[in-house]
Amino acid sequence: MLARTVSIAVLAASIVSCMAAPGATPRITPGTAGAPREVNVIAKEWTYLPPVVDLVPGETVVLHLVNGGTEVHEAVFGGADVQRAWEEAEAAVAGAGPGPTPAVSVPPAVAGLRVVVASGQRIDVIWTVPVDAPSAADYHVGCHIPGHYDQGMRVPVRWVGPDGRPIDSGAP
Ligand SMILES: [Cu+2]
Repeated sequence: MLARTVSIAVLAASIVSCMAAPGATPRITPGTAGAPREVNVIAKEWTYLPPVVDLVPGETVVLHLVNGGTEVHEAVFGGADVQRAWEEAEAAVAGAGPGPTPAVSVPPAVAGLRVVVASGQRIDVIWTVPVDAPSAADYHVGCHIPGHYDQGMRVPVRWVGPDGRPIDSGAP
């Protein structure tokens, strides 16, 4: 009985700490090659969770991309030029039958990071965030399976400094 009471108290305390500051950004510890930071991104129709993805330029993360929807989705990390390149490349195969996206490619300079994930699937990718990524215009996460981007399937990236705090307040 005591153990149950204690565990309920711990659960209550953790719920309270989660609710303490709605909207506040939890401070993060940048990942390294030896200790990548875990980043969870859930894709579904027609958005991602979390609604803003925090990244530190130059850090190494292990991205867990989970498809919680019923359609094939992807996560493309990159600036406006990268997003446009994938949108155009994948539009060229629009109308293909159901199933995984046909293999498409873009020039390496505008490839960014692209991970395709089937319904119910989780893919883990170890990725080092480019140090110069914040210099790209409108860096964000987007899905370019034909029609998905137009449905609003994109979320912003918020750049975080080595101290774990947001670099600026540009992102919501
Ligand atoms: Cu999608």
